Amino acid sequence: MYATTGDAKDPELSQDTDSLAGKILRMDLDGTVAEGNPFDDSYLYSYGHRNPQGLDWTDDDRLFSTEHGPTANDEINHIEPGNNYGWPEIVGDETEEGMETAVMNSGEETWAPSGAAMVGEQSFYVAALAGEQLIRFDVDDDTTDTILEGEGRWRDVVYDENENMFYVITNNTDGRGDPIDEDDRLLRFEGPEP
Ligand SMILES: [Ca+2]
Repeated sequence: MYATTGDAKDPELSQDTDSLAGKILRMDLDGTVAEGNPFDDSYLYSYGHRNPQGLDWTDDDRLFSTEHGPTANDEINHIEPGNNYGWPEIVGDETEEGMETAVMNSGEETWAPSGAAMVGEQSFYVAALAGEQLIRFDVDDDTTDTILEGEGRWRDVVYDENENMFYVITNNTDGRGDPIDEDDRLLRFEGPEP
């Protein structure tokens, strides 16, 4: 089981490997530290995160994550065990020895990427809150496409491989949206062409 934690508004904690804040954690289903984690007797799988959200794996077993940047500069990261994803030392395209630069970032825009679902080997579908759309990130070609918009804020997406269906939940009643009477809603629609 994997869990994402925010920096709890104390950015230095993200670089502190003794803190659980600003991390991606890995554990057994009973909540004990998983065997094979990169740091001895620690839940830490990766660190240097600000506000990581969604996680999923490609068919060839690469793990990707979504992360909210400080203002804009939201990120898609390729997560590998023990790596440092840079917060608060680097953001956007910045680089630093021993730190991982995001695979893609939103630059001046805001995605506020939340839950995510990987389909196949490179299509990372991400529910965007402030961005108010379902976005497909091609994690190998570094391109983005809008899949669905006009329903407000998206919180999470799940892909049902058997039925080739997406399930998406809105997040319009969280005080930051513009809800309609039916919100919040669970939507279901067809997945990509095979
Ligand atoms: Ca980062």
